[in-house]
Amino acid sequence: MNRLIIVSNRLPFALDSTGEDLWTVTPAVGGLVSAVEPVLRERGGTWIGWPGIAGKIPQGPLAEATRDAGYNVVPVALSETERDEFYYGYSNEVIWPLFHDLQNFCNFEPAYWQAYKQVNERYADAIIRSAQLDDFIWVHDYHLMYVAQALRERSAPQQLSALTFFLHIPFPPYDIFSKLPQQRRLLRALLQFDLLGFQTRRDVRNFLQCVRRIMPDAKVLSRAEMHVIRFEKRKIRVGHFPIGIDFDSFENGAKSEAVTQRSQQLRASFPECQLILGSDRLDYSKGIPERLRAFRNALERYADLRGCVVMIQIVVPSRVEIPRYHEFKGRIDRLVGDINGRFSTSTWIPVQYHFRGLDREELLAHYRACDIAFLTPLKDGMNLVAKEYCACRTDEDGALILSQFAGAAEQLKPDALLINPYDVELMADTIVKAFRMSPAERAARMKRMRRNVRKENVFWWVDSFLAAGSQLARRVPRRRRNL
Ligand code: GDG
Repeated sequence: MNRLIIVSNRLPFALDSTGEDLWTVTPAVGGLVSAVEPVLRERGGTWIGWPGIAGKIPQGPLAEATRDAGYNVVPVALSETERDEFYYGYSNEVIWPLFHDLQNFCNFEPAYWQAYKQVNERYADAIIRSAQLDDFIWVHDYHLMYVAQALRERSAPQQLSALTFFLHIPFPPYDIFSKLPQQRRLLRALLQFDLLGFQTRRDVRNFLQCVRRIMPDAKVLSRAEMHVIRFEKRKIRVGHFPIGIDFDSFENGAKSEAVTQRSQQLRASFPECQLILGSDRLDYSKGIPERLRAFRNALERYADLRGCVVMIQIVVPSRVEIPRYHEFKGRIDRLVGDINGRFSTSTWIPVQYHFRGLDREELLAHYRACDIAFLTPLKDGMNLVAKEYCACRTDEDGALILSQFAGAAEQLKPDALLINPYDVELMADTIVKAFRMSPAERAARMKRMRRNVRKENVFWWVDSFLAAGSQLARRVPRRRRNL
């Protein structure tokens, strides 16, 4: 088995300074880490990434944080300017909104692109320093789309057996992607990988459409499941690999004594009520205001819901340094205030709102206790919360309301209640449908969704990606062990 090298913008934990020589280590929250960490822990390998602090990386706290990880950690340092222009700038003010079809949120500041390239080159250098012959290099996500180009500029790929990339977020259609000032340069950079993985068929279709229209020198040969692009005398494979979760660990966690007790407590705090759960990182792509408006609309139009449903909305702080995220939190706060102000009674408060991350036990207890998960992203690469909710429903109860624009909808479509997050009334009607659904129908739907999530789990995802990548493994001279 080839050694696995994971390369992602963030390491699975963040270091933070709390005073002179005082450091805290916080596990990172987010879909990429949730998916990749269990895999690397099981297989071993190396994780290259940024530990979340600008400037010099303190070696002692880093060694402490990674001692029991079960894999090697190679940190990449970013200066404050690089963090601002590469991470907050190009990655999160250009690519993130554009790839989620929110072009009006983009800030196409020219300086950001230079920083993006420069930081991607730093990651390429870290790969060159850490990788050995036959290592399987797996680069993740939208922050690092230029890494293969940077490696080729350094003549490194001749020594690497597979240079692969997976995009965790959606890939936009041509009409949106073509707004990007660096559209050609970015596509050319992506075509320097040997294998490109996307979450869904829709993302692959969008990507191929962009290649056909923007890169006339590239020839796309489409097959059933895997596509091949010929470009600059090379073949690039392109496929969809829907990411999964570590099903067993969620299921077992949900069955544990502590989670069972906590979920019973939670239920007992809201007697006679069905619980509706929303749980997301603070992000405008997750459709949180739309969800709250739908809940408000449902309470306005369906009197029988009042006093009988409680919506628990967990918002995990994220990217709050970006002004748009800060303003966005204000919108959520105001909506929650409005709903609670209008509908609360002396014995019932309709929205329970937590602006903080929950620890794992608490999160699992919420998944287990809530009758309905209400997940309404405007666009989402996959949405792991939907899958985690199913895995934790060990009683096979629970209804899932899911945005049709989440990647997970492609897999869970017949059994999840799909909604358009821009259609507030449809969402309100769907809340009522889930609320009134018979236990037998809920159970039948949940059983099928659980079967799918169990089968297409994170290890299945990794295996299918690595299998596609290993077909590329090139014969390389064995003389040099290190690059
Ligand atoms: C990106 C793509 C794609 C949530 N609340 C808490 C908490 N979480 C964890 C969940 C889940 C993760 O965060 C969120 O994952 P998502 O997939 O929903 O969303 P993104 O972070 O935007 O992830 C996404 C994903 O990458 C993987 O490819 O699915 O489309 O945008 O795992 O459990 N974790 C803890 N406390 C919380 O309160 N500990």
